Amino acid sequence: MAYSTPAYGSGSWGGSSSPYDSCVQQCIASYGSPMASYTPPTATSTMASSGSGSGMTHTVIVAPTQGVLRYVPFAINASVGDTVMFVWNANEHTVTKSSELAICNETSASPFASGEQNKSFTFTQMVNDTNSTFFYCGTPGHCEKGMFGIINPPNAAMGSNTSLSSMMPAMVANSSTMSAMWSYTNMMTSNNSAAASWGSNIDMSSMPEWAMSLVAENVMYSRTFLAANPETLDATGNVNLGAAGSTPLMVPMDITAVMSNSTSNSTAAMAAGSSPSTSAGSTTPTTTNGARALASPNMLAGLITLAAIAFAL
Ligand SMILES: [Cu+2]
Repeated sequence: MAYSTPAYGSGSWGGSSSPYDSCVQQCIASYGSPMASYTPPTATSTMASSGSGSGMTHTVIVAPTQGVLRYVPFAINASVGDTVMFVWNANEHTVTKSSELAICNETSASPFASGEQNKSFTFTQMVNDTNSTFFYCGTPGHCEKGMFGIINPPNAAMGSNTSLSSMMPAMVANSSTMSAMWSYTNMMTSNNSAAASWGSNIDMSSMPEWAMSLVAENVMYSRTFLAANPETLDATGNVNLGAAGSTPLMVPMDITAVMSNSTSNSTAAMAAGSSPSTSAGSTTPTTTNGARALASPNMLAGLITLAAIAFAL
């Protein structure tokens, strides 16, 4: 299992002292266990050949590990004729089509719904148009915690004040939790500009206000995921999880865990969250995210992945 150095970006994986690696070590120290990993199914890199033209397949992970209520990547850009393949990596989630105005409700317009499914299930959808298509998890409570995603997200015009990147500063300024997550994300992506700016152009002008911070959290989580797996992101921001081949992908802790660690620790550390990595490095979380303990098989794989990385470096 060769875990090669990154092909994209300028030193996105970096040397052994990269922020990402030090964060990995910090996570191990903080959580007492390495990050989980996700092994792409072998079918990921195979093109569908059944009369669908030359469409490509986009993989979206449904819950990258038990307890992380995310779709990864949060948003994909797909063309007509492409296929979106949802792959479950944890139990009891759905992929259900909704709409931008009612993100957590099943739509009646050309609906699709996987039903409740468990780890290793796959659900594919052909892309029939390039309209923004929202989908969510129908397991009670999950969507409200941010478990939704977008195929062909709305794009903000140049200079728009409703793009994610232009709204982010105000969100960070108005929320200490958002500020802590933002600092953490910036630290994790500091050596990977494509990951650091991924999703910047998503236009939030038509989204309900309650969803905006959740969109930001989802984008931040996808950024940390992509920075952890730089081979899955090209310089133009396109994600191809299949690019990793059979190499297990690293699954970072959920973005909200940053916040709960800070909260359980000291508010002083949170207040300092907007300063660079030193503040994040000085936090010494004492609690373990209980959900992660459920993912022991994955953690074993994560350990192997970390070992492989250590050798590659
Ligand atoms: Cu779910």
